[in-house]
Parts: sequence; structure tokens; C-alpha cells
Amino acid sequence: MKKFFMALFFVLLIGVLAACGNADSESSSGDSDGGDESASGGEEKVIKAGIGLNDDHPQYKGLLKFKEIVEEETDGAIKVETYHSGQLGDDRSMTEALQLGSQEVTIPSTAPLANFVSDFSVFDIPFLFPNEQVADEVLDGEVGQDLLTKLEDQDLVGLTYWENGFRDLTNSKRAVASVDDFDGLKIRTMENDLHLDAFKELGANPTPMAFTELFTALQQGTVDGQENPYATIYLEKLYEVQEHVSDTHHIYSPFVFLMSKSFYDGLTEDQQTIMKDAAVEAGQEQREMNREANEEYLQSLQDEGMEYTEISDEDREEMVETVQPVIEDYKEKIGEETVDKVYQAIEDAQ
Ligand code: KDG
Repeated sequence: MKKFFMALFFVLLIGVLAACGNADSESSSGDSDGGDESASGGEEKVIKAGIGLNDDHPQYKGLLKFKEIVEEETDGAIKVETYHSGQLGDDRSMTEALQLGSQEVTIPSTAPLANFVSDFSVFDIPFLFPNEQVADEVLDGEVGQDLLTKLEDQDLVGLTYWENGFRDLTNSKRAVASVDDFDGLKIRTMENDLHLDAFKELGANPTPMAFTELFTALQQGTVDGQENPYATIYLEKLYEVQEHVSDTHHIYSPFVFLMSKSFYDGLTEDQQTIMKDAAVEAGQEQREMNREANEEYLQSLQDEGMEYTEISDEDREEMVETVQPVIEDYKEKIGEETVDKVYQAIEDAQ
């Protein structure tokens, strides 16, 4: 009888221990699902961040810097997954994904963003900025920051501006030195009406197209040329399918560091500050790397066999005058107030 009670005691003891063990493992898996609420302000979150350019470009290097800062500052509570080369889509479709909340970050040029907030087209005015320093002052100043707030109505948060840079023309047909040389050239432009109309005015035959389709379109001769900063032309190997490059410097393209508003609103205030600061800090580095790249790669393009044409002051002036009617036409569409403020800010910065 004594043996029977001893055996019963052990069976019960094992049962109790097993029940405790289960409770432990349940609570720990619950934790990892639910995340560490204390140190890091909520569940573990993942930012899917995608860009159109490839992983050699300063834009991607800047994005890696953003990832490093965010993961460090949030003690890993927010992870950043980075995608390049349009792996998640083009500028427009990624921006739409942010609106839907299925992607958290993208960094488009302002030109396609003008399809969401038309005021951004102010940066599509040809020959607007004289140099990068003035662009920095305007973008980081009051008018640039006010424009970012307009994105909120579109379920987007503009954290800061990065740099794509001054755009230069390439093509496979002829050296372009003056307005006459644009005649009939089939030029791919970004998806932006002002770009399209400015190239028409110059005599070209422009086609809007997503960046993800550009290389193939150039290779297959669907278009003769395109325009992008030297860093992009070189790092995306466009020299393999383009023979001529001219320093048209016709538009300065800013990038906007965009975050999905629904994601941003779900962050704690501390985390929102970390996002903003990280985007700005990484952006400073990105701008520096970008400027170095744009300076260095004009020579690299020539080393790869491209013929370089320098535009004379006179010919550039003729280009400026030729596109003037288009600018006048667009002032109202962009919003006179925005246009005037940007012109004023440029004057103040000089
Ligand atoms: O990642 C940015 C690119 O998608 C795009 O904005 C590059 O300037 C660009 C272009 O010509 O489309």
C-alpha cells in the first residue's frame, strides 16, 4: 500500500512539473510573437524599404546607413529590409504600396511624386537650381519642408530630401550641343507632364516610362536616349547602350525619403524621432557620396567610350529660353504660390 502511494505521488509530481514546463514554453513563444514591449516601444516591426536604382548607387548606400542607425537606435525592435533595382516595383507603384500600407519606405524622385502632390512639380522646372548648395538650402528650408507636409493628405510622410542630382542627356544617335540637335530624338522621360512638355518644346519626341524598363528600351531601340545624373548613367551601365552624353544639367532631381503614414502613425513618438533623424543623417552621407560619384563618373563614362559634349553658355541660354513658355504654362498648374516661394528661396540662398 505504501508502495502504491509512493508511485501515485511520483506520477502527480511529474504531471505538475510537466504542466509548469508547458506554461513556460507557451509564455516565451507568446513573448517572441508579441515582442518586447518595454525597451523598444512595442512589438518588433519590419520596414520594407525599396528603391529603383541598383546596390552600387549612393542611394542604396544611404539606405544601408538608414538601416544601421534605425536598428541600432531601436535596439533591433525595428528591422529594415532593403531592396534595390526595382525589386519591389518602380517609383510610382512603390509609392502606391506605401499608401496601401503594404510597404513602409521608398525614396522616389520628386518628378513621379508630382502625380500625387502636384506642387512637387515645382522642382521639374528646367534650369531652376544653379547648384547643389542652393538646392540644399531651399529643400531643407521652410518652403521645402512645407511641401513635405502636403504628402500627409496622400497617406505619405516625407521625412526629408536626399539627392538624385543634375540630369544630363545621353543618346545613341548624335552629339547634342544645341536646341537643334534635339530634333526628333526619342527620349525616355520620367512619368511627369512637365518633363514631357519641356522635351517636346525642345523638339524631341519624349516617352514617359518607369526606370525599371529603361535599359531594355534603350537596348531595343524603343527610345534613342534618356536623361539622368552621371552616377546613374555609369552605375546602371547605360554606357553599354548609349554613345553620346551632354552636360545639359537641365533639371536637378531631389529624392524624397517617404514613409507609409499608417506605419509611421503606429510608431511611438520616440521611434518617429529616430526615423526622422536617421533619414536626415543618412541623407547627409548620401548627398556627399552622390556628389563625389557625379563628379567622378563623367570621366568614367568617357573611359567606357562615350563621346562627351559640353554645352556652351550661349546654347544653354537658348535651351532656357526655348522651354520658357512651358514654364509659364505650368505655373498655374503647380500653384503660383509654391512657384513664387521657391523662386524667392532660391534668390535668398544665393
Ligand atoms: O530609386 C529612384 C529611381 O527609381 C528613379 O527615381 C531614378 O531618376 C530616376 C529615373 O530616371 O527614373
